[in-house]
Amino acid sequence: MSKPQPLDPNKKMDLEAIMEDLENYRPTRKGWVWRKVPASGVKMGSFHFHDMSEPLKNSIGLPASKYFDYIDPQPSCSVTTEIASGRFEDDLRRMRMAAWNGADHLMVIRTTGQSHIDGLMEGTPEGTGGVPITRKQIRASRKACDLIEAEVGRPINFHSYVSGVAGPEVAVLFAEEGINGAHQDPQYNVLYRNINMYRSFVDAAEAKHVMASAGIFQIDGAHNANATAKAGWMVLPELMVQHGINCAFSVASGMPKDLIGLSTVPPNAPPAPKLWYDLPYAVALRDFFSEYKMRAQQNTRYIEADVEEAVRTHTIDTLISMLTSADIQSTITPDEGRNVPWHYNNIRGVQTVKQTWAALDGIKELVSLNLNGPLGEMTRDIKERAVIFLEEVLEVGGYFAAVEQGFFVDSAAYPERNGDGIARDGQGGVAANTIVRRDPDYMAPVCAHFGDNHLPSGLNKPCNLIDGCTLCNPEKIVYIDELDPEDSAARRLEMTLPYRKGDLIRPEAEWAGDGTVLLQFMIPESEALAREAGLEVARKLGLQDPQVINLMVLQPAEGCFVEVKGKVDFDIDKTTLKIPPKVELLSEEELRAAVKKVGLTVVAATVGEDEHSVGMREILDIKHGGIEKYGVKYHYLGTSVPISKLIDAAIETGAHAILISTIISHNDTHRIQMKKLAELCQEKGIRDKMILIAGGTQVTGDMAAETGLDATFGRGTHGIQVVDAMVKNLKARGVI
Ligand code: Z97
Repeated sequence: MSKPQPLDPNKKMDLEAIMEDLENYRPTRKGWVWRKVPASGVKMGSFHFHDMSEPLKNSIGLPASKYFDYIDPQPSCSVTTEIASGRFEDDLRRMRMAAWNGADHLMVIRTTGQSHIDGLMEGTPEGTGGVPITRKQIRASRKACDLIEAEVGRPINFHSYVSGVAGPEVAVLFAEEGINGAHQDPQYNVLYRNINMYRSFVDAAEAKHVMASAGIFQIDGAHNANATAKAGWMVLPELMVQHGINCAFSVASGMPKDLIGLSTVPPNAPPAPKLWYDLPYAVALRDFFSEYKMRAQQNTRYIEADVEEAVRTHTIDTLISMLTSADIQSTITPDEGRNVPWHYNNIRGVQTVKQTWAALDGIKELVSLNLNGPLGEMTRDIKERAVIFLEEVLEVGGYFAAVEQGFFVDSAAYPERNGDGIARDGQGGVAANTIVRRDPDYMAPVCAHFGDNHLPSGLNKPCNLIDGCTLCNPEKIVYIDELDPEDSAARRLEMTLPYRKGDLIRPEAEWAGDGTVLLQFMIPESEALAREAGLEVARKLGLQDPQVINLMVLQPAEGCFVEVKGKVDFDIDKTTLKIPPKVELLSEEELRAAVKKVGLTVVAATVGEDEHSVGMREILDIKHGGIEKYGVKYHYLGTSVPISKLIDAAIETGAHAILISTIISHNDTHRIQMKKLAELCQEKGIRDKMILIAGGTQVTGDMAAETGLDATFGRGTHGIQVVDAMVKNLKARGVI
C-alpha cells in the first residue's frame, strides 16, 4: 500500500490522488474515538476552561478569536456535522473544512432511502439528497479522513447508516472498511421503511454483533418519531420506550454499553416554551439510561428556511445538552429546511456549538438544575408514562403486537391515542417470510457472527478454518470499482478539473463549479410583490434559475426580507486578478510596547479650509479603535487649521508625528495640502525628525511617495494601521 502524501494546509486536497490505488488502501485504524478532555481543564490564552477537550493542531477559530489571541477552544463533546451533497468527492473537501472548524464526527447522509435497496451498491454514482454508500466511496472517504485527522491533530469519526434489508451486509462492509459510527435500530426499518418486523430484528442482531466487533459506535433511531409525529413534543413516553427497546436488544446482540448511543432531540422549539418540554425529557433520559451515551441532535423539525432562526434554536439546544451532559452534539445545517446543506452552513452549525460551548464553559459548576420543583415532577411524569406504555406493550402481547396495533408515532399525549400511529402487519412488509431457521449443525467459519454456530471444539477463531475471514484478512475483500463509468466520481472530477487544479474560479455552494450564489435584500412591498420582484432582481443581475429560498415579512405593507439563490454561468480567470500587496501589521502588543517606549505623541488636525472632523476623530479616539487605544498621546487642533500652525504645535509639544486629514479634493486641494506639509517641514529643518501622515476619503495609499509624506490612508482605515506605520517609521530611523 503506497502511503498518501500528508495534506498541506495551504493546498487544496488532491482528490485524484485520493482515488488512486484505492484497491490496496486499508484504514489506518478502526473504532470510535472520544475527545481527550483533561480533568484539570484547558488553559488557552488568558483563560482557564473547565470543560473543554484538547485543542487542535490546525483549526479556524470563531470570528471573534482574533481579539483573544486566536484561541480556538474545543467542546468536550464530539461534534457532528451531516454532509449530504450527493457527490461524495465534493463532500471530502467539506469534511476537511468542517474538521478545521471543530467537527470530529462526519456523518454522510445516504442517497434518498438507500434502505430501499436490498443489496450493496458499488461504484461512485451521484445521489439525491445524500450519497450512495459504496465500498469505493467509503474507502476513499476514510482515506481522506485519515489525512484530515493527521492535519487537524484529532481522530475523525466517519459515520453512516446500517438499515434496510441489506443491513447485515452493510455492517460487514462498515466493519471491513473502518467506519467508526453508524445508525442502527430495527424499529427504523419497521416504522419508516416498512420492512418486515421479524426480519428487521433478526438482521439487527447480526448487524449489531458485527458493528461491536469493529468498535463501531451505534446511534438509535428514536428521534425519527419526533420528526414524524404531528406534534413531536407529545411522543416523549414512546421515545423512552423506543430507546429502551434498542438498548436492550443491542446489549443482547453483544454490543458493549459504551458503544450504544441514544439519539435524542430536544422535541420543542420557540415560540413554544421549549425548556418545559426539552429539559424534563433530557433529564428523564439521563436518569433511565445512565449507562449509555447520549447523541443530542439539534431540532430542525420546525425550521424551514431562516438560518438565523435555526441558529437561535440550536443555541438553546446546545444549552440543554450542556446542562444534561450530552456526549455527542450533532449539528444539522441551519438551512436543513431547504434541504440543501451547503458547505458554509455545515460550518455554521459546528460554530453554533463551539461558540455556545465556549461561552457557557463549565456551566454545571455555576448553575444546577432544580429537581425539587416542576422539573422533578415533569421528569417523573414522563418516566411514569413510559413505564405504563411499556407495560401496555407487554399486555397486548409484546413489541410486534403493539406495532400491529399502531402504538408508535401516535400524536396524542400518552396514554391518550389519536389513532394516527404507524401500524404494520407482522406478516407483511418488505422481505416478509424470509427468515430461515438454522440447521442443527449450522456452521459458518467467520468471525463476529451472531447466534448458534456449531464450530469444531478447540477452535479459538472461527475463520482459522478458512485462512481468515474478510474482517481478519482484508486481502480477501473483493474490491469492485465502478459499475457505470459514466455515472462516476472520475467522470465528475474530469468536469470540475479547471476549478480545482486549473485557473478558473466559480462560486460554489455544494459542488465544485456549481456556480450557486445567494442574494439577500429587502423589498419594500407586500409578500406577493416582494417574491416576484426578488426573482426579477436576480434575473436582471444575470443569475440563472433563480429561486426565492426565504422570505420574511417585516410588515405586511412596508416590506420583506428576501433571499434568492441562483447560478452564475461565467468563470473568473485567476491569472487576471491583481492581488494588492498585504501589509502585515505588527502585533498589538508590539505596537503598545513601542508606543510606550518613546512616549509616542502626535499633533492632528483637518487642514486647509476643511470642516470635516469625523474621520480624524475616529482615527484618534479610543472608542472605535483609534490610535489612543495603543497608548498614543494626541493634540487635536480642530478643523480648517493652517499647515504652519500644525508644524509649530508639533515642535512646541515635541510630537513625533503630524497627522492631517484632508477631505476636500476639488482643484486637487488634498494633494496640495499634503505636499505643502512635506515642503514646510523641509524648510523648517524638521522633516527627518517628523513622521508625516495624511488621510481622507480621496486619499490613497500610493500618494505618499508622490506628495513626499511617510504614509497616506484612504477610506476604511483603522487606528492600528496608522500606529503601525508610525512605529515602523521609528524603527526604520533607529529611534526604537
Ligand atoms: C440523524 N439527521 O442524524 P435510509 N437508520 C436510522 C436512521 O435514523 C436513518 C437511517 C437509518 C438524522 C439523519 C435521518 N435518519 C437522517 C436509525 C436516518 C437512514 O438510508 O435513509 O433509508 O436510512 O439522525
